Amino acid sequence: MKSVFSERQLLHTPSVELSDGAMVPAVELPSRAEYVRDRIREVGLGDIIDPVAFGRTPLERVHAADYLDFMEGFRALYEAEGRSGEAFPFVWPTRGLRADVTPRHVDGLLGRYSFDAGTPIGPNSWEAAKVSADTALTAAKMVAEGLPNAFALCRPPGHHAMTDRFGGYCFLNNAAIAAQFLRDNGAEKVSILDVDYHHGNGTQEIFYERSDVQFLSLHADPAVEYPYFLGYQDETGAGAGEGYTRNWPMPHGTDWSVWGASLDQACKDVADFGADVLVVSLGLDPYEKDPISKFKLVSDDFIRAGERIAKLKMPTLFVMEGGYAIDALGVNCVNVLSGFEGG
Ligand code: 6XA
Ligand code: ZN
Repeated sequence: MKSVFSERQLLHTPSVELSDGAMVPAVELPSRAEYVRDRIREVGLGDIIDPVAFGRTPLERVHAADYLDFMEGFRALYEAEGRSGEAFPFVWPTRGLRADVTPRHVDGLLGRYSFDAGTPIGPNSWEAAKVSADTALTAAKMVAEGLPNAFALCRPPGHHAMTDRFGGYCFLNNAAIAAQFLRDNGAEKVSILDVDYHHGNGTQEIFYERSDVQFLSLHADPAVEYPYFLGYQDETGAGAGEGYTRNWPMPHGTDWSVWGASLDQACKDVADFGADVLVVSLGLDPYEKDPISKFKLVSDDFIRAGERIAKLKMPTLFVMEGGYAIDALGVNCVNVLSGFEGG
């Protein structure tokens, strides 16, 4: 399987994040991608190709223009305010406040365009996020042009990024941008299967009212896990999209016996939908030793997951999402891809 990756994705170097009530060391580190890249080389999975720059047009197919403007201009505004270092939002237009105004001040703008305080914007974060999206787009183009599968080694990740808000370590929704690109380049229908430990709230929001892009997500129950406010079983799509979103929230402690059964159900839904192409939001954080997660998948389970997805016999684009057990990340990620190739 061919992969796409650029070292410019390493330019986003968060040091701390606000999580679980405290400032803690950041976990979405550049070395994550390096471990995966090194494992791809070690097992000889296939060539690693540099991403091509796609510019702003494919990003605008998913994200609001004013959000992209904000991200593009944010650091200059922040530094003009006399700030330096990593930027964090701390006030949001929640219930009872006005969501229809866009403040001019950097702190107001940060709140307007985010949904959590766990996603610092450093001097080069936006550059890294754009290259990460280009990585997804380059791999999507390869699949659109007939390659049966590809792996986009995206970092920073994307599945929490909403139409006009960043959060959950995500700035641009790589999987959604890739899915929309596939729609715009020949695919009539696209399925997105999100196997990250956390619910892909951004991807769900982006496609919630659409019947041409199916969104299926396996994740920890949001009643007890981030992102807390989306990913419940009763969310099934709206309007024309009714029935095209499906969620499998699972309790802390979930192991392969339950997770694998959910994957099986989700794969049956994918088969029934009959899309032209499958995008897998590939989070490796369901792993038993993941430092921020509470599922119990072992490394071999990731091989089984790849084998199950391969049974769909669909053109498939893998897009990397989360996973923070850094020394095992390469093995677990490549296990899915090798399992897929052998399955
Ligand atoms: C909040 C946890 C953010 C979750 C990031 C992630 N500190 N999403 O892995 O898939
Ligand atoms: Zn995750």
